[in-house]
Amino acid sequence: MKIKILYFYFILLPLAFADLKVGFYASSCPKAESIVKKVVQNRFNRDKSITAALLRMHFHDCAVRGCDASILINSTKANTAEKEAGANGSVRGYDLIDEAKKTLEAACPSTVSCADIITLATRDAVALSGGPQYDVPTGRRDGLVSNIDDVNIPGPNTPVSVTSQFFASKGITTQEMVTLFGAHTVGVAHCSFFDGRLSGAKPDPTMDPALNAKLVKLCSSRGDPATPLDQKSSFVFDNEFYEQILAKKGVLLIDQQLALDATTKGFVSDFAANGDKFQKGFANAIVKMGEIDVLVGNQGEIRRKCSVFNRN
Ligand code: HEM
Ligand SMILES: *[C@@H]1O[C@H](CO)[C@@H](O)[C@H](O)[C@H]1NC(C)=O
Ligand SMILES: CC(=O)N[C@H]1CO[C@H](CO)[C@@H](O)[C@@H]1O
Repeated sequence: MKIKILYFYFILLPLAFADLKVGFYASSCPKAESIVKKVVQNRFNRDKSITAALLRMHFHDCAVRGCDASILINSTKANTAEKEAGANGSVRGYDLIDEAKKTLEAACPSTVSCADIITLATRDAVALSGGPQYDVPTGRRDGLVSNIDDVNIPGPNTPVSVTSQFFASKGITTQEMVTLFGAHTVGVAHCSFFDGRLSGAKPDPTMDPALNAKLVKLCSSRGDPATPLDQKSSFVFDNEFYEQILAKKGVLLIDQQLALDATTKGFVSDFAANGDKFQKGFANAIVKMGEIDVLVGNQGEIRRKCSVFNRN
C-alpha cells in the first residue's frame, strides 16, 4: 500500500504538471516575457541581424537533444560541447541570451529556463522583422548534457529526402520543414557552405548564372565572406525566399533543391504565391519545432548561467 502511494506521488504527480503552456511564468515571474522582449528590442534597434542569429540558434538547439539550451553550454577540459561542432562556428547571439538571463536572474532567481529564453527571444525577433506574432508555450527546463558527438544535423548539401527524414524523426512533416526553411528569408551564408556550387569548370546549373558570377567574385576575396540567403530582402521576414528559389537564386544547395524536388516544390510555389499562408504556417511550425523533445516538470534544471551547468 505504502509503495503504491509513493508510486503515485513520484510517478503520476510530476507527469500531471509536465506540460508546456502559454504564460507558464505568469505567476512565478510575471515580467519574464516583457524582460526578454525588451532585451531583444534594444538589440534589434542597433543590429537587425539578431533575428537571423536567434532563429538559427533556436533550430540548432532543438535539432540535437530537443529544445533544452544544450547549444549554450561552454566546453570544459572534461567535455567538448555542442558549440564546437562543424555547423556551429557561425551560430551567434549567445551574448543576447546571457544578457536576458542576467536581467531575469535579478528579477526572479532560478525561475526562467535558458531554453525558454531562446524560444521567447526568437519569437520576439521574428515579429520585429515583420514576421508573424504568435503566442509560444513555455515551461521548458534546461538539459544536463551537451556533447559534440550528439550533433548530427543535415548539412547544406544533404539531399532533400534525407533532410525530410531527419525532420520526420523529430515529428516535423515535409510541409512544416519547407515552412521552417522560410527562416532563410533572413540572414546570411558564408562561402564555405556553398562554394562547391560555384567551381569554375562545372558550375551548378540549378543556380542563376548572374548570381553565380556574383558569388564567384565574392568568394574569391579573403577570409570567408557571407552573402544574404534571400538575395532580395535579407532583413525582412517575408515569403520572398520562396520566390528567389523559384528564380534559381537559392544560395545553399538545399534551398535550391526545395524548389526542384517533387516532394517539396508544391509547397514552395504555394508559399511564394501566398505570403499570408506562409506567415501563419511559420508561426505554427516554429511553435511545433520549439516543442521537440523538451524537458518539463522537474526534469533537467533551471540554469543560473546559460553557458554552464549548475553543478559546475
Ligand atoms: C537541415 C536543415 C537546414 C540546413 C542544412 C541549414 C543550413 C544553413 C546554413 C549552411 C547556413 C549558413 C550558415 C553560415 O554561413 O553562417 C544557415 C543559416 C541560417 N539558417 Fe539554416 N539550415 C537548416 C534549417 C534551418 C531552420 C529550420 C531554421 C530556422 C527555423 C534556419 C535558420 C537559419 C538562419 C536564420 C540562418 C542565417 C544565420 C545568420 O545570418 O547568422 N535554418 N542555414
Ligand atoms: C562562455 O563562453 C563565452 C564565449 O567564449 C564567454 O563569453 C562566456 O563568458 C563563457 N561563460 C562563462 C560562464 O564562463
Ligand atoms: C566557435 C567554434 O567552436 N568553432 C568550431 C566549429 O567547428 C569547426 C570545424 O569542426 C571548428 O574548427 C571550429 O573551431
